Amino acid sequence: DTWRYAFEEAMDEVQGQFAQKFKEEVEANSDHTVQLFPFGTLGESTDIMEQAQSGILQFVDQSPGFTGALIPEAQVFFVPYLLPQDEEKLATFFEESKAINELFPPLYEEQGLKLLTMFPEGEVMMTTTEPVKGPDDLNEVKFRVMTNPLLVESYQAFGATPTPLPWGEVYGALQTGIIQGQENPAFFIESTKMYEVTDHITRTGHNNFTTAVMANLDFYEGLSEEEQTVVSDAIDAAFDFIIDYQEGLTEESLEKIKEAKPSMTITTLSEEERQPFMETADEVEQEFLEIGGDQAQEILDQMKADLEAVDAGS
Ligand code: 6CS
Repeated sequence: DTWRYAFEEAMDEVQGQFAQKFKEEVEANSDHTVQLFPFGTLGESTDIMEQAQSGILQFVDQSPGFTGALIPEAQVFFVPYLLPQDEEKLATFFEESKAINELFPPLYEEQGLKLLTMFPEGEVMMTTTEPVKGPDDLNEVKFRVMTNPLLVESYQAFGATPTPLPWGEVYGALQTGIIQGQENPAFFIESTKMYEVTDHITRTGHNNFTTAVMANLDFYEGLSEEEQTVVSDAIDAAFDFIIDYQEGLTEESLEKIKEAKPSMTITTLSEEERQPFMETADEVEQEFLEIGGDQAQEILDQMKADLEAVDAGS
């Protein structure tokens, strides 16, 4: 059989690298082939999700930034300053988290999806046309966010005017001045050349980009036990691969941006400068409990417990 797998990024970006490793593993260990569909070949993120739910695609990578509109609990990833920046801790968290590995799968199942893994894609940074030192600088700034309500809330709390847009519209919207800011990991700012249409990168440390890989549930349940093992082994191998792949990637990407556009400023806010952003976390967390679905509280509590467990173990 040929299994179709779509993702939200290009082949040489993080989701594409993960997908290529998955394909390589599946093809080495079974008679199946995996056909990869990078961003743009089948539409926007919401399109590939619909295709996976309806069974046109067998696999899909969609980040909670978009899935939050479908599974409200997935918005938990947009409570600011919840996830640690330390990459080793993050990787351990994703591997061991009970919230991710036990509480989320049934919620995805309700949407016809088998959640296979979640993994980090790097520290999220703001890119803007004007410098940002604190929330005041975001006043009146139309700031693009992925399409989920909690991310909108969080940028409202940061003082900006959040503008939810699908990914395909972001470069053009920055170019034409419809928006004046957006957030993404450094590798993505570099590979998509978003630095061309913004002038300042600000490291606020408020989040790390999370993504998730899923299979169509009926398809997955129709696989033999042996095939399911091929899939989960390939996911495990790709997870390890993508964690290693990202070592040093943030700094390398920032270097490349500096080289391509020497006038770009890259500012890491101090703890003190981060304080006003951090102070919004409680408010956003409260909002999450209101709009994050029936299991919002349970998911949030478990995430915090999982993060503490990682801290205690390290
Ligand atoms: O900002 C976005 O919409 C995109 N950012 C990343 C890092 N991956 C996919 C997503 O669509």
